[in-house]
Amino acid sequence: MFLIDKADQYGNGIALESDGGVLTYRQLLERSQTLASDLITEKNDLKGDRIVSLLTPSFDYVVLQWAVWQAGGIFVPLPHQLPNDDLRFLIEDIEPSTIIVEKGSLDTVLPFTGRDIVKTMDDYNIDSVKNLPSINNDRPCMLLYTSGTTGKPKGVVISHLNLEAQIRSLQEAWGWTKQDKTVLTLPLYHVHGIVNILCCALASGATCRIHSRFDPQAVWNEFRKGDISLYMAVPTIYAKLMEWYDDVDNDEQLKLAKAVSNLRLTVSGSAPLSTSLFDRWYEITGHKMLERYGMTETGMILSNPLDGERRKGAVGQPLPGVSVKLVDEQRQEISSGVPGEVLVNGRGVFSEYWRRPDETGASFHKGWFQTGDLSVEEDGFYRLLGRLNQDIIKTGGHKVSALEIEEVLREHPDINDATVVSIHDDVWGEIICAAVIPRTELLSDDSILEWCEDKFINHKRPRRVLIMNDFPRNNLGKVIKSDLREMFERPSELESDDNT
Ligand code: MLC
Ligand code: AMP
Repeated sequence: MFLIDKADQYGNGIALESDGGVLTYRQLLERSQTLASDLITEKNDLKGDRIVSLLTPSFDYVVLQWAVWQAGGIFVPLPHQLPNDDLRFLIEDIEPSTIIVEKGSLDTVLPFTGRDIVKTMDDYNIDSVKNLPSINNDRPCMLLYTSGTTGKPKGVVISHLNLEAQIRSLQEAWGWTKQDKTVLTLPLYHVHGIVNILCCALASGATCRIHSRFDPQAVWNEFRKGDISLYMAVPTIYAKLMEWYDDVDNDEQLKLAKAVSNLRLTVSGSAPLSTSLFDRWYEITGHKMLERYGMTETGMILSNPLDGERRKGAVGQPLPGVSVKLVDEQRQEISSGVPGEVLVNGRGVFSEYWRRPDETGASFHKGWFQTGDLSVEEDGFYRLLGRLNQDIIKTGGHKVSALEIEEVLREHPDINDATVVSIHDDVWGEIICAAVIPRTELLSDDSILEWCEDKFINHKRPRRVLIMNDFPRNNLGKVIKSDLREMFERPSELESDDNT
């Protein structure tokens, strides 16, 4: 196992930091090996058992992740704030052998599962290390859930080999060394936080400072301390950092800008970085943000270079070990300057969706993974042009399926039908908007928004609602989502439509 083998050589170097203290590589290894010994109590090897983590980013999270890998299990990180229906669906899909929750959160999971499989980290306290199994690189190590184009989320199966390839590619491309120190402010259930930040730092002998959640002031404070060398985040976070910057006085602004200029690298990805954000960040910090593009199924695909031109509005070139081609609708490779779908191949690319052979089959063409993203290559630089499927929304860097939101809205007793679209937003990238046809006249925007608070995790919640007699439709009766989007984009038209 790449990460674990590497850790041995970093010994007393500091792997993790938080406000609560530090953890050296040696301590991380010891703790995770002890926990692994406990996880395999009656077996010699977890043999692909799924261990779900509902832990927030913390030392415990990393100890558990490494323990599961060393015990031969599959680590499945989920958000800890999932609504009941989502949690029930995922637990049924995953069939975990163990679910680890924060202390005091047992009640969130118990209604959907047996008490015997729900544990906290305090339930493990043995202090001897057993012989741990030897793990073949082909074995799966992680299941990461991602929104699908149809309805429910699906688990992306990542093997140890995939993970190693993804990490090595980024280490080479972005020049990670053990002198680096990064601050992690992203959730640890997506590839961005897990692989690009946490795993790359730990594979390099660098230090990862963990924040349990993003707070703009706390990030600026970290930069002010002067020892952070690189930072990675989604565009929404950079927009929020700049909002914070705009609100402080001139003296403070000078100090903040100086602090960031000391970093060696700032990276943005997971959603489009607008040219205005790129310019503003450069103007304030003197940093040309490095924009890159990736996906849960593939790891990182394209990246602007560490050295050399970082082109605004572009996502650069294929990363080391990643092959990319652009194809037309007939799956024929197309030439420079012509838009096409991005297809990806390489050792970092996943092999299957968890227990979904049909969807796995449909997502590959002759061994190439079909991303569903459109791009054009112009003098060596790839630029993204959008997605083939307009029902996929990216908000705050989270991928959300419009169809999944629609299905949940239709469960509302007073909603007859629902259509979900997104509109552009400078901070969130996209904002989720729901148009609904009511069953009763009593239904109001506010009551729907309130109902949504319990039904959706924060980033899946519709933020605007429009109650309508019917949706705009074409001759065949199909909803014209582009017309609906326009209605949400022009609030003045919205008001008049409200009364139709
Ligand atoms: C929250 N709010 C939103 C919202 N999410 N409003 C509109 N749209 C959304 N999506 C509102 C809340 O209701 C609240 O409102 C206020 O914003 C603050 O909420 P919060 O939950 O405290 O927000 P915050 O913690 O600041 O979260 C924002 C964020 C988070 C950007 C830090 O969403 C995040 O961590 N995103 C990163 C996701 C990620 O890691 N993606 C990588 C996927 S991997 P009020 O009114 O109550 O104040 C991938 C592959 C690749 O894409 O290439 O990397
Ligand atoms: P996810 O499925 O959550 O891993 O999200 C992957 C998707 O995020 C990709 O298919 C893209 O649509 C989008 N994405 C990632 N990075 C970028 C970027 N730099 N610019 C635009 N879109 C991006």
